[in-house]
Amino acid sequence: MDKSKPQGRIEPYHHPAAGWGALKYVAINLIKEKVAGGNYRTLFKQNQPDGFDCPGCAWPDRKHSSTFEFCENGVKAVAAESTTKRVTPAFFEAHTIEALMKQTDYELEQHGRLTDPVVYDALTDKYKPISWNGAFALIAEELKKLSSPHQAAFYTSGRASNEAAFLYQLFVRMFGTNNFPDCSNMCHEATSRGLPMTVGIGKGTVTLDDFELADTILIFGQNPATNHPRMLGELRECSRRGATIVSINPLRERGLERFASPQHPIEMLTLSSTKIASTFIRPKVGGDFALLKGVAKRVLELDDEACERGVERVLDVDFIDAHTHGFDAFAADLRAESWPTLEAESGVPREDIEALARIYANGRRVIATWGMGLTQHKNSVATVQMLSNLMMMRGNIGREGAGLCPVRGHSNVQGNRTVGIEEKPTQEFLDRLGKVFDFEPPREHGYDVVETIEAMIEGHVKVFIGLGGNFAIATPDTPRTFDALRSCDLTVHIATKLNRSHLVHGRHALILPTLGRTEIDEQGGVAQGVTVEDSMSMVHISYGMNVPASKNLLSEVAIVANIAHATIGSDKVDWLGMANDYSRVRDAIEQTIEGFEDYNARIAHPGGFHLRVASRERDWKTGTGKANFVVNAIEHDTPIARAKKLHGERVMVLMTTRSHDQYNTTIYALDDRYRGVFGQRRVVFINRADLDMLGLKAGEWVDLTTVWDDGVDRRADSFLLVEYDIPRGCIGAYYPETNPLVPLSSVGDVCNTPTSKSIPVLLHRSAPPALAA
Ligand SMILES: Nc1nc2c(c(=O)[nH]1)N[C@H]1C(S)=C(S)[C@@H](COP(=O)(O)OP(=O)(O)OC[C@H]3O[C@@H](n4cnc5c(=O)[nH]c(N)nc54)[C@H](O)[C@@H]3O)O[C@H]1N2
Ligand SMILES: Nc1nc2c(c(=O)[nH]1)N[C@H]1C(S)=C(S)[C@@H](COP(=O)(O)OP(=O)(O)OC[C@H]3O[C@@H](n4cnc5c(=O)[nH]c(N)nc54)[C@H](O)[C@@H]3O)O[C@H]1N2
Ligand SMILES: [Mo]
Repeated sequence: MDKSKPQGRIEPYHHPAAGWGALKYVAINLIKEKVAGGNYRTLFKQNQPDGFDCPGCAWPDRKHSSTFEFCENGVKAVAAESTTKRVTPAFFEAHTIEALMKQTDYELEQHGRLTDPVVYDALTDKYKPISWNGAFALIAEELKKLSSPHQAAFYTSGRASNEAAFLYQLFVRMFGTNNFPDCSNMCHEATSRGLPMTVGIGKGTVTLDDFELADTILIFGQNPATNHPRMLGELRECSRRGATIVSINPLRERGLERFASPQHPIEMLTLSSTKIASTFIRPKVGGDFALLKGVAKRVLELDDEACERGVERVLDVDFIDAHTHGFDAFAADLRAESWPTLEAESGVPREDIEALARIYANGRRVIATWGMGLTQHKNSVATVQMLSNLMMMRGNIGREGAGLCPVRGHSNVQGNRTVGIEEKPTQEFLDRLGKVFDFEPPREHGYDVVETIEAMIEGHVKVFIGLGGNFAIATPDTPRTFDALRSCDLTVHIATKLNRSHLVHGRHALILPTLGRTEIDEQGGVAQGVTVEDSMSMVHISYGMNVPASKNLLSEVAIVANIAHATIGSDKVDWLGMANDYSRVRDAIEQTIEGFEDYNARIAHPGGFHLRVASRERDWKTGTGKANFVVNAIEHDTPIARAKKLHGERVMVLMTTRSHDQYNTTIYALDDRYRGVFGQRRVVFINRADLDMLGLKAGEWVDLTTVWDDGVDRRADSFLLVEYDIPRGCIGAYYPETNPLVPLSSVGDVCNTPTSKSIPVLLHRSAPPALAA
């Protein structure tokens, strides 16, 4: 699909992250998106106490911050939403779906904002206008036709507000199912499922204030310069204070080396920069579990040595005694693990593992952050739990300046889960919801993302509704997922911009255009705010300030309320009344969910409020009432090991990541400048020694195929080989172009997350695209 012509360049980047390079790109973006003059001011209201929450990432904002928190990629996200380009009914009249399918995802994005609700017309193979009421009636009719409510699946992408997400889950549960696939299933699910077993809750335990006190910060599998640029500002301060910052990542990501802060004119004018990470530990892809186990083993050894020498213990014995369960079994397992195994499985030499253990043990206040590099593997839940174990060994949880810091993706993905977007709800949550709204909620667990696609393939799911996102492209196994979606009776997308998912549709299909977070949302003559929860559990209100992209847009809250009203009626819930006044939705959230007492009053404070995280206060909501050390073994019989048995060392482990110029499936532009890639996306990063071993050269082109055991041919063609400093046996390429390579059945244990960062693949030399037929 996204075959960019081989006109790009590969050129190493020698400047610090952010800096003048970022400013230049901001200017280019504003011009390219044709952002209307009046909307520039929006950019300066981003993440301000009286502005809107950036629709970019979930990194929190400094409370009461009065300086403009500059962020290149936040600007891109806002500019993409504030574009003056429009996708109107005339646009749809001019293009068949067949024709639009030939455009790249980048081209689809460039058409601009959706203006009117449209319905698919099979006779012409085009979308044509439909009234809002007509759209709601069609949805209600198709949902009511189903023989069971479980034949419908309701997707959420993490941009939806708490208000929209809460109404959505209430409607869906009243309709009768827990089928809530969401982007989180592909993202931090290993965190959300792994941490409750160790510390009782699947959220981080730190706030920004802790970053001011930490002396050691360990960053696992994360590329903040691109994906959480405002985090760099925080790291810069930490670094200048003398904190030790370590990046644990197969790649030496540029943004973690040096950073020039656009907030600090001196750095910009003198072309100086702040060094961020002092140490780079480079596991092979998927090697973190063994690495962490090695670090934990070494910490135990250091403690033994301290005991022998009669000096201060390395373990926090008081914490372990008072607050934890299962330490002895955990320690015994560590002692039994062999160093050669740990080295081989992590890809990290023993001296580096020991160095990391020393840094960790020297830290008095340690924060561990992590991203997709830890969560998209087969053993991700075990890895997150091992990280939690390690932090517990020295009492680094629930202490000032220390703690667990999963860094989420979408700006409200954490809030969505908090307010009930959860296919495996607890019985207590359902009891409460049923009591407040006087109904009997469905008790059985629903489908997650992978299960939804499987259920479509088996004919069990016939209606798909997406509250945002790009389900067809963000998910694995693209051709099979396309078939699955096309087998549906109805597909509905509530969206701001055109994307591939709208083109891969069911027998009936609707696109329902909605307001973005930057836009004024007026209901009942009053501008409404919506609330979101960031990665550090701060809940705050966000007011849009741009004039909506079209007069015919409805808010997400209004769309959800109308679908509910048309489908199940308003006997029990005054859907339309709630949509007319969002504070009533917040009252309903307050009645249902713990921690939202005085919701409407508390969001009136600048910066909002912190939603209580029990583990932060060393209140352990686990079965044992303590924080649990969890023992997991290193697995040897993995799909990658099996692939290597078949094909030997030619099997490469593929990790799929984001480039600098994309927001998930939304491609803003074709550069990844910190990694030195310009004007193209179909590249494979590969080690020099592996090129030699495979008899290939940088600059040649390859096709990729997956080694999997189900007989399905999975391939992605035409990638340029780029020699890169990446561990042997590992390659990197961009998502979503590589999703056809991810088998639907390749998922993380327990969390069922597609293993987007460990796919066994083979490389096959191919002709340059221009010469290929
Ligand atoms: N501008 C922008 N911002 C975004 C997004 C975006 O697409 N664009 N997406 C948002 C979303 S939804 C999310 S989830 C986050 C994602 O933010 P990140 O978590 O940073 O996601 P990725 O770019 O997928 O890659 C993460 C890093 O993991 C490393 N890695 C790969 N495999 C391994 C491994 O086995 N071990 C270790 N230790 N590291 C590994 C890669 O080298 C890369 O540096 O960003 C959010 N913010
Ligand atoms: N191979 C591979 N696959 C991956 C990943 C990976 O690293 N590698 N990462 C995974 C991760 S972490 C995630 S989170 C998922 C992301 O999966 P999704 O969340 O489904 O994908 P996005 O690309 O973020 O969705 C973009 C679309 O959302 C719509 N949109 C934007 N803003 C709004 C809004 O305010 N309201 C509404 N209603 N719609 C809006 C627009 O139409 C836009 O086209 O992808 C996952 N897939
Ligand atoms: Mo994500």
